Amino acid sequence: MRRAVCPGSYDPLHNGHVEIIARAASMYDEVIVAVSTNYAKKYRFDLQTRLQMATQTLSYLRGVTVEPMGEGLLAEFCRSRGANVILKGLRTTQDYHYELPMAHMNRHLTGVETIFLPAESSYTHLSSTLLKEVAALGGDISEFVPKAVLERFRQEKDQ
Ligand code: COD
Repeated sequence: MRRAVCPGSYDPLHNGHVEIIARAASMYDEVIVAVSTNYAKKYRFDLQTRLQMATQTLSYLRGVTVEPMGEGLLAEFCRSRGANVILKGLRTTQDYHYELPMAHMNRHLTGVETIFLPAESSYTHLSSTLLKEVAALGGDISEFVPKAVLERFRQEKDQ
C-alpha cells in the first residue's frame, strides 16, 4: 500500500491545493490530507471548519481522507499512519528554500521522504493568505477556491 500525506494549514483550502492533492491521489493508493493546528498561529478558520471544507471538497477523490494532524511533529504523524512520503506543492524557488530544510529534518527524524510537485502554472500566484486579503477587501475569489470555501466566506459576510 503506497500512502502519502499532504500536510498544510489549509486556512482555507484553495484550488492550488486541490490540484496537488488530486495529482497525489493519482500517484498513491491512499492520500491523507493532514490539517495542522499550531496554537501559536492565528487561523482565519477554526480547525473544524477547515476540516469540513476540505472533506466536502475532496470527497470526489478516491483514496483521499482528511484528518487533523494534531499538534505534534508531522514526521511522527506520518509514522503513526504508515505513510513513508510527504507530498507538497512548490510554487516558486522561495517555497523550495523554505521547504528544503524541513524535508531534510523530517527525513532525519523518521526516514520519511518528501516529494515536491510543481504547482500548476495557472495557480502559482495562489496562497491562502492572499486570498483571505482579497476576500476581506471585497474582491472576487470565486475562480480560485472550491464551492464549500466560497460558501463559507459568503455565510460569514452575511452574519
Ligand atoms: N499550488 C500548489 N501548492 C501549493 C499552493 C499552490 N498555489 N499553495 C500552497 N501550496 C502547497 C504548500 O507548498 C504546502 O505544501 C501545502 O500546499 C499546504 O499549504 P499551506 O499554506 O496550507 O500550509 P503551510 O505551509 O501553512 O503548512 C505548513 C505545515 C503544516 C506543513 C508545517 O508547518 C508542518 O510541517 N507542521 C507540523 C509541525 C512540524 O513537524 N514541524 C517541524 C517541521 S521539520
